Amino acid sequence: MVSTSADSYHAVFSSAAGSPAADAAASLVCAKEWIVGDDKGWSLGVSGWEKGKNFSSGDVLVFNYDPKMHNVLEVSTGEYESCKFIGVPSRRYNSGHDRIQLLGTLASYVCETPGHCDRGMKIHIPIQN
Ligand code: CU1
Repeated sequence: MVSTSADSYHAVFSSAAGSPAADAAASLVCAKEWIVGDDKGWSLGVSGWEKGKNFSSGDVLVFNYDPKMHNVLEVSTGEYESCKFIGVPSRRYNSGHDRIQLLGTLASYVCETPGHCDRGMKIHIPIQN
């Protein structure tokens, strides 16, 4: 009777040993999707939405907006701060439902419509790697 319980202990230990595959699967699903501005979307005054959130490399930002009124332009930190920027076509998004993956250490986005950046349509995102 005593030897039976010792055998079942051994079985539990050996089945717990196969965990490396489970760890690898967990790291694949940790990228988050963020809806910029939540219910308000990408809009005037959205600046500050990013505060207090932890963004990681590989996360995706989703920009929802009316493409007749707004767009999304990736800019440098200086351009973000000054709201003076040159629109680089390769960094411009205008589908109204843009999905942009975060890479690197910092990302800044503004709306290119005149006056909108000055009215808080901009975000500045520190990215953790
Ligand atoms: Cu705008």
